[in-house]
This record gives sequence, structure tokens and C-alpha cells, in this order.
Amino acid sequence: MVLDVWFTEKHEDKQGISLKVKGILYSGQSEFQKIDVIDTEAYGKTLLLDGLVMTTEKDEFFYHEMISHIPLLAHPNPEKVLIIGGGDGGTVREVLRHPSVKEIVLCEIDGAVIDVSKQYLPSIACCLDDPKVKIHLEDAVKYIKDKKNCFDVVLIDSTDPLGPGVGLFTEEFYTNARDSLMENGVMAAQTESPIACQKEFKLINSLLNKVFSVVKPYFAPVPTYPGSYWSWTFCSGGGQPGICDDNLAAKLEKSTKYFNREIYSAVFAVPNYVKQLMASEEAVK
Ligand code: SPD
Repeated sequence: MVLDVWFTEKHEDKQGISLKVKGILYSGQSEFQKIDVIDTEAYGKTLLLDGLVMTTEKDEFFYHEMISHIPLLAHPNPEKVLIIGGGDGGTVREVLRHPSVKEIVLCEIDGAVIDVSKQYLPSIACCLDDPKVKIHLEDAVKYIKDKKNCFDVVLIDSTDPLGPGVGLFTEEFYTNARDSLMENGVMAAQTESPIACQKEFKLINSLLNKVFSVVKPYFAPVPTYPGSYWSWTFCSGGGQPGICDDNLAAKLEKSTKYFNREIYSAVFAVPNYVKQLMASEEAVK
């Protein structure tokens, strides 16, 4: 008998992404969420949290390169980086490619995500034991409250605004994240899909605009995420991302799969329909 088993992540019961499943490698319930690792025909091993795709072996590079290299290149000398969420380790791996980085604090609420990723997704979690990485198992909402002037770069590598991730999408949290930055500090957050999650994308950007003076969304494909087109938002207290260090970008692009200097040069180009979406007063249904 040939099994024809598919995993489907539905988006508001209107559309979805389906992946043909070769096998279920891990299934468990942590203190915070359901964690699964499935092996898929098209995208290899895939991490699911509460039934939503977080990362896959084949397309994780789009997400992890974009959340890391854009803000780090925009900072003159990033030494201390805070990653919020990111327990799969993909963002840690990319941040470590920057030679100026001396310390990464990974604040992840769920240690089980780290353990499962190390066991089943070693190509993504490969750098979690690096001596520069300090792992902090705590809700970032609490962790960040008393951190003032601590970090050069904060990266919010969160889940979607549901379940344990919901507190990471509030004005109060973004204010605390801003206050945790040192002078010249920059932040980037994952900000959902401007196609499939328009309401969330718009809301998050309007919150960020209340807190930061520079707020610049940027976009790239992530084939297994809703809409297959994702956004991150760069934020700072004034520093504009300018021309990046060409030598460093040239070195980085030797090992990256998506990022390169041409991508960087147009990274903040906003498609017309997104400009209209952000400018419109109407709430998205
Ligand atoms: N809809 C999926 C959004 C997930 C964003 N975070 C992914 C974490 C990968 N490190």
C-alpha cells in the first residue's frame, strides 16, 4: 500500500500550504506548545509549532539570512546581539557570520524547541553551542523589561501573533525592545505576510511606527509561509540603513544562498500594493 499523506497549514480557512509527508520524526507537547518535526518530499525536515510551519531545511535560508544580515549590516559595529525566540538556531547561525559580533543572547521561552531542533534539524541548529551564544530560557516579555542600553542589535525571530508569541507584538514590548538598545542600536522583527496576513502586517507596522522614528519594512519569498511572501521590519531611533560595508557584504555573499549586494541595494523597495495597504485608513478584513 502506498500512503499519500499530506500536511496542510490553513490560513483563516481561505487558503493554505500543503506538503507531502514522508514521515513524522517527532511529536510532543511542551509546557508552551505542540512541537512536531515532519519529513516532507519537497522541503525536507520541517519544524511545526502548534501546527504552523516555523522552518524547513530547504527554504529556511530566505528567512534567516534576511532577518540577520539586513540589520547587522546597517549597524556600524554590532558586538552584542539579542535574539528573541529563534530557538531553532537559524538566526544564531547567520549572526555568527559577522566577525564583529562578540556575544549573542538567545532569549527563547521554550527549551524544548532548542532540544528538538538540535536533534532533528542540525543544519539549522548547528551553532547553538557556539561559545559566543548565551541561552536564556525565559519569556522575552519579562526578560526585556529591565534591560536598558544593553544591545547593539535586537532581532525578534518570533512565532506568529498567537499562543506564546502574542506578547511579542505589543506597543509595550516594542518600547522595551527599543529601550534595550544602545546608542546607534537597530532592531528587526519578523512582521508577517503582506499578502496573506495583511491585518497583522498593518497592525504591527503601525505599532512600530509609534515607538521608533525609523521603520522600514522589507520583503522576500519564504515559499512555505502563508502567501509565500514574507516581511521583516527594520527599526531604529534615527539611524538610516545606508550603504553597507562592501568588504563585509562581499565576504558574506560567498556563503549565503539568498542575500547578496544586489539584494541589499534594493532591500527597502516597497511594492506599490504594500504602499497602498499601509497608507489606507480602512481596516483589513
Ligand atoms: N508563519 C510562520 C512565521 C514564523 C516566523 N518565525 C520563524 C522562526 C524561524 N527561526
